[in-house]
Amino acid sequence: MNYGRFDSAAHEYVVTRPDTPRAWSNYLGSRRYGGIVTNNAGGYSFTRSPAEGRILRHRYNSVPAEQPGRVFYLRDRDSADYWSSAWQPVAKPLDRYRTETRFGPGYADITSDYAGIKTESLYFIPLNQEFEYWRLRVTNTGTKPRRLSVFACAEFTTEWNLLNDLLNLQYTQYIGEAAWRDGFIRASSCSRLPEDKANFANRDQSRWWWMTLVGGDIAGHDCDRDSFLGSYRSYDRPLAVERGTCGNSAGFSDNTCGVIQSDIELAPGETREVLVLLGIGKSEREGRATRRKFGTAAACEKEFTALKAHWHALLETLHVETPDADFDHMTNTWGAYNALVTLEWSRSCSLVYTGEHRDGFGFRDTVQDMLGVVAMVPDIVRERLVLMLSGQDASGGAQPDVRPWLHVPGQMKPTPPGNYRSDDCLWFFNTIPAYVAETGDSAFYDEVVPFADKGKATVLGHLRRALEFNLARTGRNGLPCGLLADWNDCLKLGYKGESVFVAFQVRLGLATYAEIAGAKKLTRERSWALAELKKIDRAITRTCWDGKWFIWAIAEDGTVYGSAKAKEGRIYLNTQCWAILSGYADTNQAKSALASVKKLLASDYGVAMCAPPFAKTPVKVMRAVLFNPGNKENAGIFSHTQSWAVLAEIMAGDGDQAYDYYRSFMPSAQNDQIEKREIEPFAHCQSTHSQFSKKFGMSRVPWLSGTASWAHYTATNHILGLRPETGGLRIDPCIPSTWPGFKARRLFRGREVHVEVRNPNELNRGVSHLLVDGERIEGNLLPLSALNAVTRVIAVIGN
Ligand code: IFM
Repeated sequence: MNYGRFDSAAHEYVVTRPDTPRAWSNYLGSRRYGGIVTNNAGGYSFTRSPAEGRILRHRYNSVPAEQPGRVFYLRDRDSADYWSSAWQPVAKPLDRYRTETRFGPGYADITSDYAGIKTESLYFIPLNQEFEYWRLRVTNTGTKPRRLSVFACAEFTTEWNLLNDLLNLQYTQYIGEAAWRDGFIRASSCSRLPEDKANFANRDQSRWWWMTLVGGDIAGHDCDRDSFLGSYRSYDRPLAVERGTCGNSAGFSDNTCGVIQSDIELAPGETREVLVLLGIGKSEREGRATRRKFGTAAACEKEFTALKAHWHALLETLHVETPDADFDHMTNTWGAYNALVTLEWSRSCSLVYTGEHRDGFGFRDTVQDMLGVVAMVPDIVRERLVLMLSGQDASGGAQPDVRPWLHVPGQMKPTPPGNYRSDDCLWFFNTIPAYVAETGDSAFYDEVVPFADKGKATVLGHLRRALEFNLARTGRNGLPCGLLADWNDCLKLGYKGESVFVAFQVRLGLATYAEIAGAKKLTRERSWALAELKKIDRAITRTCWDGKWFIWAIAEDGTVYGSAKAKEGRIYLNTQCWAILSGYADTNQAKSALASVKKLLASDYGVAMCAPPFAKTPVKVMRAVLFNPGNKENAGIFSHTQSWAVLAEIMAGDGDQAYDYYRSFMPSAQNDQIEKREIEPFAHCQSTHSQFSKKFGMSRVPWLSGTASWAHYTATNHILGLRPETGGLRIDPCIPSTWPGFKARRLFRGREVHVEVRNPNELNRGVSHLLVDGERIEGNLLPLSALNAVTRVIAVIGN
């Protein structure tokens, strides 16, 4: 069953049924001013921080999930019938109310038809601005003149801090005000305190925001939520809308809102446009200036065109045509966009993530989030890399998260030793080489960046410090300690417990370091890394092979996880994959480990993280036991890890199995199975209920997860095999044997490369030479010297 379709030419997803099993959402704006919008115009807005800068209220996990949001009510002044421009909140019967929502990068555009009136409500935040637009177009599609009232409605917070606003009511119900003044709703929190704009973290200051409406005759307003709604009512039937007039209430303490009523008359066929602008600052200052500049239909259209052009330009970095349209939807639009959204918002805002506790850049997640977006936003990645490198302590470990507004490199308190995670800085070995390969900016390795607490080093020095950190913290088997956690938050092995996953990460790190040092002719550095690599290989060889697969970890008390002898968590996906990704596993081990993964972990909806699920293991070492079987880290299908299984299969040379795994967690491939998936078919998710769950196949926590970055990277650099290197673009696809080939257009180092891959012999991989603008080049590297402004390459697999 589906609830919509992809419109690839427009980079849009069209929700054709509004009653999606769960609210589906999209992102607006940027960290300067941003928000969430759902397919029924639910969601919320904030400035700078979703936890500390909320202006539109959202009650998490409430029923229905997405209200109040940004509502346009319409009321027929003659019949007294009323509805909303999105299906919710009034929810007219769907046999009489037809609607669709177009989600595109940075906007939602909802069209509806009801009772002879067509509406189009568009929501977006213009580039680099601190306000949002709601644009309502109303058309009379009937044959008689119509007299309508439009009510634009938003519920405000009273404190910008999310938790206080929602929970500390004995305080926050006495600090909000909102009033109508000179054509604006002027909203504030703690209005008698001075502003302290330079210090966003200071909660003891006044905060201001505003809302205005352009178009139609302003007929009234409400600023007190309960006056607008009426007692014991909700957003589905507000008293003021039912009555047909706002009460012109002022908001003073309790709950404030912004409702502006505009009356319009429409001749048959006529269209009127109403604009709402809602933004940060004082109405008489920022509000007035913004309305002067942006409060016209032409300005709104211009800003919307600019927003689309901005996003489409980013998505132009790569365009592919493969035999799998679902793959193309993700690669050309949604996978790329999801990775960019995740880069911007980390884990801070969605209908699930609130911002509380997760408001900054979690270290390991953020370093990984860059991997999939390097080609699209290299400058932002460079800046973010420097920020995260400056979040590394001089010890080589990392601050658990970096909050840009509080982070002062060189002056942070070092992380308490017990709080270090073992994997944080090791992700740099994936991301930094990818950045250098994309841009050719090898000088980056020599850039000096401060440590978080004291001292500084070159980027290469930071990388060495990261390796030294893990090499200095090994357990009794010579493997790296898991510390507070490795990638898996649930693994609590004890300080001296050892993580096999991190052992493979360190191995990859050492090999990568040796390669970088080699390229820079730093012979001693290279030798150091290779000698350490041999040592870690010996430790792995001594303890980590279980007979058919690699073990998971060894706890401080010597308990081995991920062994055939264990009753629970007998096999763990990550160590099988990373044994291969790190280059450790020999051919037989790789074959056996991957066969075990397929037999014991794989399913139609992805590969479970481990099996069997934990039930009796003490929570002190394996926190996964907290979760229901088949959920999240307890043998769920953890989406983040899926790409590692794909990459391992690619490295082992099985492009068919790799693609099967890729499709099994690819959201677009489940567009026709929404009764199972339930969440957005255009966004990755954190996890899916596995075969060990009672809800097998259901996906949860859409949008913000390490999945997006890894999946896009895997699709582009390894399935399509368009892989930047310092010296050129490697063309090394590993595709399903059933694909006759594919076409791609890739922007690389300011040039346009058109690649046609042909696969006449139904193979997976193996390009032996290239035809570059008609000239034959041996091997599969398109060298920089062969790049023209536009270069056309033909690559034949198996030739
Ligand atoms: O790796 C972590 C991530 O940092 C936060 N979410 C869960 C993942 C796996 O435990």
